Amino acid sequence: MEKMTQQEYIAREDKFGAHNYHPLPVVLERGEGVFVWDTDGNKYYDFLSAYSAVNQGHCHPKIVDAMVEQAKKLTLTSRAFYNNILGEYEEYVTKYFGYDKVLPMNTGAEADETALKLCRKWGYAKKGIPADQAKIICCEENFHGRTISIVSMSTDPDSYAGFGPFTPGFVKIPYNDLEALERELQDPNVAGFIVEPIQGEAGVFVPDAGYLKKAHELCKKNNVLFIADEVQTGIARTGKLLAVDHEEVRPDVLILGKAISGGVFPVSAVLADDDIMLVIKPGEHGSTFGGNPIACKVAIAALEVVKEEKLAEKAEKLGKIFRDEFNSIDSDMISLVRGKGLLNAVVIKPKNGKEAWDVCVAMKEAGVLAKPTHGDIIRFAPPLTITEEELREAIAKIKEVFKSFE
Ligand code: IF1
Repeated sequence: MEKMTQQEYIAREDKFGAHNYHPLPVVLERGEGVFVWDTDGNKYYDFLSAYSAVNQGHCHPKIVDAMVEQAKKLTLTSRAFYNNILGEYEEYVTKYFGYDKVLPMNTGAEADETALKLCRKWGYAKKGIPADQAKIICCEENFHGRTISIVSMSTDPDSYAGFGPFTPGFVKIPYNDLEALERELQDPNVAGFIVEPIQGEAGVFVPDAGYLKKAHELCKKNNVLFIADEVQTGIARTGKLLAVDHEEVRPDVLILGKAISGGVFPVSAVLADDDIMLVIKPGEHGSTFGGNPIACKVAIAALEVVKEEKLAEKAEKLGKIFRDEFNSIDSDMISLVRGKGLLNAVVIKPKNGKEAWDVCVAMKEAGVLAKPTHGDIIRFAPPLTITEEELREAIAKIKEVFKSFE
């Protein structure tokens, strides 16, 4: 059979697939570590890591082997019955992050939804909030997923416009604004505050030092649950196991996804202690695939890799090199570089009609894949397994690209 061109692959997706994305024009067929190859055999550095799901590198052998081994034995029992794997994972992951209990789900959005339901239920059962009056504080410019209740928290029209009516009970405050938080916390019907330790989609907004710690203290003082969405910032991405670890904050409810599975399988999780988690009784929440044996074995392997390969320490060290090197690029298209660990973003100033998208297309031609968010911001998030030599080689390619726009 005649080999398909990349255009033919793209045309086929366009014809048969929903148009809910606008991907960069590259068709990938293989991934290994920090590299991906397109269908024509061109090799690229992956600087998106599937939005920080592939922190352990593409197709990590230990994680893939764990998936394959379990897939040959038992893939899914549902929670109608017990199995020999779920408890092993529950013990492993709760001890790994230091919580009493875990509620296993599949996608980040499902974990965020679970956290919202848990928070409301805790508000009624433990805080004595009147029925159906619970409020949850969230931040403007947030991204927590794409379900209707989650986009009810969104301030980004791309996320919510046209999907109303929206779920009530969310109070939006500016990110990184402790006064606004303290003001809204005075409402006795507030059950929780949900926050990304660094706002990923908004363009890698790193809040002021001390923001998370002070926000956590304010929540504690007002008997409100501090809920950290670490779906994107977690699993060593920002130079610590969790982004909240930079401020030694222990969330009441911790939301994980993406790289908890190394991008090999959909796995997400909500962690909390008994006094919160046990407000959900049997039959009150669940999911067909939540906590399935494959997901459990994959997540254990993926989390072992994080420790064995010291990915947090690497992200911390290489992130500093990345930002130093980027700050040394002399280009008036680069107006700002910000981030923590290996979660970084560059704000692009258009020049001669060229903007972030054009830079990403040029980087693709140079062998580095990244994608703009919100038009003018390019997120750079390579797998945390990248070596210093590979990082410097990729940065050299990126520097050439910016030079080509001079
Ligand atoms: C897309 C980016 C978007 C997340 C945080 C929950 C979820 C996400 C902090 C939901 C998911 C993904 C979704 C994907 C692109 C990417 C993303 F921020 F990472 F860049 F959209 F904002 N909390 N983020 O970042 O997890 O249900 O997707 O497993 O929807 O385009 P999910």
